[in-house]
Amino acid sequence: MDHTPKTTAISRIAYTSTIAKGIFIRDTSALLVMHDSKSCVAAADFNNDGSIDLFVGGRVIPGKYPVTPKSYLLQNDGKGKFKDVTAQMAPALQSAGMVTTAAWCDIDHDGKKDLIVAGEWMPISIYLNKGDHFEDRTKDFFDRDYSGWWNTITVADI
Ligand SMILES: [Ca+2]
Ligand SMILES: [Ca+2]
Repeated sequence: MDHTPKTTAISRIAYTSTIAKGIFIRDTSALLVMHDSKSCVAAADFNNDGSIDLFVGGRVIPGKYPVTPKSYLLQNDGKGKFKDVTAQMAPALQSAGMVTTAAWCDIDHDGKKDLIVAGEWMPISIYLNKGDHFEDRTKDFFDRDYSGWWNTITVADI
């Protein structure tokens, strides 16, 4: 049986809002086509231009478990269209693992949102936002590799 991922309409659907009118309009051109199954979307303005950008976590390639699917860093052009900047800004995220959850947080307090990612059979990973790229700095924040089967991340200041 062929389990090769096929393009589905749901991977390209986004909704934009017209705030003044308080309505949502379906925009099928806002996102690129993303194959494989996704697990999560985490939103933040990672380039500080005033427009919300996205991280989309890849969960599994249908029929190819546990091969690592692609995850995406998508930059908003300010008009609600998202460009895949993963290869330029965070190439390691293209094969981060079987991601189940992600969160944005300014971990190093430099005014730029950093990305925390976790998933199935993978460590909790921290990607610091360096402005024009992200660096995997997990080892700077943990005393060991916290690999496991993570389902969700909640960020808190304790
Ligand atoms: Ca932005
Ligand atoms: Ca930061």
